[in-house]
Amino acid sequence: GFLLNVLDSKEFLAGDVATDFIDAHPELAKINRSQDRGSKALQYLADITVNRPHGPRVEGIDPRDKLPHFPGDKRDEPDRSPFDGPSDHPKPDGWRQVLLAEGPEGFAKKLREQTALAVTDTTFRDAHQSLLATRVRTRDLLAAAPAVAHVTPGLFSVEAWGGATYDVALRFLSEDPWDRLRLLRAELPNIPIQMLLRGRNTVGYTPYPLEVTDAFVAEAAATGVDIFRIFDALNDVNQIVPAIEAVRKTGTAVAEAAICYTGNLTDPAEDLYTLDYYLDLAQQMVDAGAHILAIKDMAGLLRPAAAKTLVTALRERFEVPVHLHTHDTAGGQLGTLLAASEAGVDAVDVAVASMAATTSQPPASALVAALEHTERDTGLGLEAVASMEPYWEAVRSIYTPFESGLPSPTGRVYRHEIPGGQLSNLRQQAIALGLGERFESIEDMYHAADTMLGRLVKVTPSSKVVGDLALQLVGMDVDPQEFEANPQSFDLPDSVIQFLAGQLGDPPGGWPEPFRSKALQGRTVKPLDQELGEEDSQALRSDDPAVRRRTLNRLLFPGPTKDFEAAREKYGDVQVLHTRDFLYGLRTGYEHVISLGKGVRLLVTLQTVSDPDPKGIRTVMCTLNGQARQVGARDDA
Ligand code: 3PY
Ligand code: ZN
Repeated sequence: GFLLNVLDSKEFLAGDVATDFIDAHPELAKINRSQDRGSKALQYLADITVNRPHGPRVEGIDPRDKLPHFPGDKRDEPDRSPFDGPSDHPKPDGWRQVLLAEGPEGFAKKLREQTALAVTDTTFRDAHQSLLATRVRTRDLLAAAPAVAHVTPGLFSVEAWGGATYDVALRFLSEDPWDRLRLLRAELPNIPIQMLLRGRNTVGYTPYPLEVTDAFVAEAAATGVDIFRIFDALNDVNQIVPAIEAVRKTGTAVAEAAICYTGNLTDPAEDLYTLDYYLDLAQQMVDAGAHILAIKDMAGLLRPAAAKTLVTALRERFEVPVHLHTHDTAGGQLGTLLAASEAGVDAVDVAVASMAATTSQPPASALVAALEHTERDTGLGLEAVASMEPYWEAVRSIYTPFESGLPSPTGRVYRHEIPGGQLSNLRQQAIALGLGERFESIEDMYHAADTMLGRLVKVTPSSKVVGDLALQLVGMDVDPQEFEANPQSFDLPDSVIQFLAGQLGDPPGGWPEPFRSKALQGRTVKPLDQELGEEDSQALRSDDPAVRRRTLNRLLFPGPTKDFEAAREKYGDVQVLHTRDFLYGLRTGYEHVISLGKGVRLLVTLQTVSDPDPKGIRTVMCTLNGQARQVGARDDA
């Protein structure tokens, strides 16, 4: 009441509160901060309203109406914001307590020993990375987290961090990725948080200095990551070992090493990606200290019979548990999960049904239903899993502009082998190049580029190398055979040059010659920066976590971090805004809420937007808690 009353006061909102007024009321320093945050958020809303980068707001459902209701839920606070602190309804003990009590070895042993199929929910990371260009904001994850912890406490893990989320948070969401992890940790005390780590590439696209990998892993474990799924985009185990060692050094976190799957294991003609190839990789990973082995089928190519062969062989050969990850691009991957389950796989990945299928993971409810009342019953409960579906359906509708546009399954994936996360991206890139109608030619070129480069494992960043080359070939309208014969006469994307120079590691099938030598002829390759300056090195070892995290952001993504910090300075923490408002801005006849936390809400209504002045500035006229406000915003058009 008090806060809102003061915020309502005219002179206060006008922003010219006299200093002696504040001196007389020291409690108002806090209020001044709220007022400042309100003004900054309003500036953001004005800028978005004037420019509307994602078009007008989509009509439709408000996800707040769709939050699942369950005993103990406190939905009387409908627009929970990240500033409200963790919710207080019951979260029964789960796998996280096993990890805390028994450590990573005991945790892995328990997984291997149990009969029930363990389940990872990828909705918070891979599902939206593969369907919505990774755009789901912390606020929307955080609203769902207490429900997940409450209704599905039996989940083996929630994949919630890493992959592209780090880059996208800084680049597009004006969010600090560390805030997301910290906040989710508080809401999920009972479920292990899992992240995807790209080996030496960390959460980026090229290898970083070892010191950065070490500091990153230590910080992530301290902030909330329990399980690190670590892969290398060329299945080069040398690039994974330092991360496995860094995870083991934490003493508390689980190192899950991932074999990237490609091709078709059951094809007698397959001579590169064979069972022996995968078993040899797994041996190296186990020798390096992996607690869990993962099969990472990033394009959804693992067919049921191959899954049976691979899972059986891995579990026969090794004592560690096996965790299966796939994408449902062709539509048949529930069959693969069930075949793997029959063969004894210990854990599998699925997503909430409304965020599942096509380029995402298979749906949780279909898996839970398939195994109900069988020996491998997941124990999650069909009703519990399905209760999260309406919320995510509503959230997804708000992010419509980022939909990948893969409307149905596609069997073409078995040929082009484009990973789920990339397929959506490439379609968007094709549309941007005016090739939306000819996406098949990009798929064909992707296949041609892959063949030329030596039949790679394709996953970030090797998938980007192949994709960049494919787009280049389409763009130049060149015949792939002609290009392959004379690569030295054409422009090459930087990523391709870096790859051919060996900066990402060595490809499983060896280097394609003479293509490689010809392609590198006369080109200068920028060496990778593998040394840290003394100042950065010290900052990574600072006692202050804020300094360490800021340093990691800057070292991993210098440009996006600069933009993020500028946005934070100008707009404050944009988590105070609902996603509708964050993406689409203000509209007339509507009451918008800015949530400052702990019950402090500002109400904004739009009156009008003026014509631009000679400098291109429009004035957004609105009310903030009933008081008139005018905010200038540059029209970028
Ligand atoms: C990533 O690296 O982000 C992936 O999701 C790979 O599958
Ligand atoms: Zn994936």
